[in-house]
Amino acid sequence: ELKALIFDVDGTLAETEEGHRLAFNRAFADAGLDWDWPPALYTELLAVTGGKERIAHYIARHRPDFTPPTGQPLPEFIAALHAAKTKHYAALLAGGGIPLRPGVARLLREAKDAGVRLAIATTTSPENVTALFDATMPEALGWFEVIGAGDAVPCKKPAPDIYLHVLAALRLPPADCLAIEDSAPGTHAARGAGLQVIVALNDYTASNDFEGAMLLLDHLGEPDVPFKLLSGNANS
Ligand code: XBP
Ligand code: MG
Repeated sequence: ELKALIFDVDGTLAETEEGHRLAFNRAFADAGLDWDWPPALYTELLAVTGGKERIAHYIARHRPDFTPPTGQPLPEFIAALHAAKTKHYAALLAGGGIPLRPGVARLLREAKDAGVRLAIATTTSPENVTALFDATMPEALGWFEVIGAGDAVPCKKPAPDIYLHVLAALRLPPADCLAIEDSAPGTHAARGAGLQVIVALNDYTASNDFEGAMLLLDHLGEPDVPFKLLSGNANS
């Protein structure tokens, strides 16, 4: 029996990855770095989840001779750069630039009304989750019983840790839950925790390998606009 839905955030609830990419590039420019992550490179870098982990991977792979101009140890420099990125990302969200994906608002509302419990399992920070809902659907934030996010676990997706953490907090076995994801690392993490997974594809993840997923969808429902138009017609 389905008792809970566990949602990924980035790419699943909203097409946030383009916002994350811009925010990374803005933070690099602010720091005087000549780094730029175009979409094709970012698609590859998404294989490493977590912003700090992604920057560390980029340096190791693409800037092997880099040393922080500030003289800080590298982990400290990365943490500061990532904090600057988070500020840029929050500003993008607050500007209303990133809506929820089609069907998300309705699915959350209908699940809540049907008594299905809601949770989040994401690699991004709790602040970014709050900022997304503040900008799109503030009433829904409180509907999530558990928000498993960011550094709450040591190993990020594709490790199963964040899903195991959320299942433990919900006190539910994986068979009573369904994960909703957009990416291969997310699907792998959820499968590793024993969950069935539904995938809502997006441009950054459409060519990922979704081995083990139950169902691949383009999105989670009809866009709100035609739906409203239809009910408008029925009333006229
Ligand atoms: C999302 C991520 C995150 C975001 C950036 O993966 O990988 O790293 O790109 O977020 P998932 P932070 O959707 O599988 O959770 O910079 O806040 O880490
Ligand atoms: Mg995702």
